Amino acid sequence: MTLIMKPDLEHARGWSDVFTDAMPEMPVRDWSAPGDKADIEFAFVWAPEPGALREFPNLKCIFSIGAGVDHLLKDPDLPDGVPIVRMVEPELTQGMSEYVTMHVLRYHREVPALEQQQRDKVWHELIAPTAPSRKVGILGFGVLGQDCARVLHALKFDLASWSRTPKQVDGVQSFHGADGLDPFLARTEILVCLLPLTAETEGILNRDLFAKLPRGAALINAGRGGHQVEADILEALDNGQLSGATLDVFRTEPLPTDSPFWTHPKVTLTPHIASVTQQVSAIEQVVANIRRVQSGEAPLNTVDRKLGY
Ligand code: NDP
Ligand code: OXD
Repeated sequence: MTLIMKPDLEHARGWSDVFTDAMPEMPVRDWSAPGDKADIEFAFVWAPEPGALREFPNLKCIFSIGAGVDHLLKDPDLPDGVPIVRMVEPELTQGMSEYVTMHVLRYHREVPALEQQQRDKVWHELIAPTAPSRKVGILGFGVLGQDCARVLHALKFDLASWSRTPKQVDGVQSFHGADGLDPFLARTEILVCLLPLTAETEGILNRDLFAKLPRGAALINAGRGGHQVEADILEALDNGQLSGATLDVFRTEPLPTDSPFWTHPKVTLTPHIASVTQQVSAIEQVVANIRRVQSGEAPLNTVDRKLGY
């Protein structure tokens, strides 16, 4: 009964100490020194090398350190039948709601235009409407999208969501499936993407989608870079179909220094930090799930490998 770790996070240190504090009876091994691979029953990973997880013959559960599992599912040799648990933890959720709310408010109150006026020393009263007149749409309405909506609803924004299946959430107009996308886009002035990256959502943020938004809409993408057709974002910014874009994720990360996004006047970019898994809270979720598996129950927050999230 051993857990192996490969967290791969540059901002975090000491995951195994945090785990040992929470579950002292479970030995922990580092990825670089796995010992007898037959001992390993649990793996806590971000991006293991393709095929590596299959080498643990007694693996009972794989824990993803991230909420998104697209990179894990790319492994064609993932061990069959081993449940994959994605990260659902309150502080990760809280962080995303803070990020999304900050950038929604920024576009809503026309902060980019006001900052430009300040640079140009222009005193012009730019009056924004109040939140009930601002239509925000959230693409992907799972754990993160729903928590963002809870906060934005408290601020009284006019909210809609788009998901695969219909939802009933107070104060949020639900759209779903292929048929729901166009009417959702037609009413959305600030578009937030919190979709998982799957075969169906790859490249969804493209020219056709932008054309269905009201002219001058703003985009906030904290999903995955693979959702973006990056040339189409630049085109839509340059021709005014999009008034601004906040991008936390990119097709290539770290973003190459010659990327036009770095200096584009209508782009706000952040280095994939919209929200970050927090150690103590994350390990609490992992330990709770290990205890479930040990007592014969199915773990919570498992990924549907066919759906890809
Ligand atoms: P969830 O699995 O809880 O939610 C996913 C949502 O997307 C669900 O509402 C789901 O619909 C919807 N969805 C999936 N596929 C489709 C589709 N084909 N058409 C329409 N809707 C679809 O995920 P989370 O909310 O926890 O996380 C979302 C993503 O956020 C992660 O996958 C990750 O990529 C990203 N993320 C980014 C971070 C960052 O720092 N930038 C940090 C953490 C996460 P339904 O409800 O019907 O199943
Ligand atoms: C995640 C991320 O998926 O940090 O959790 O991107």
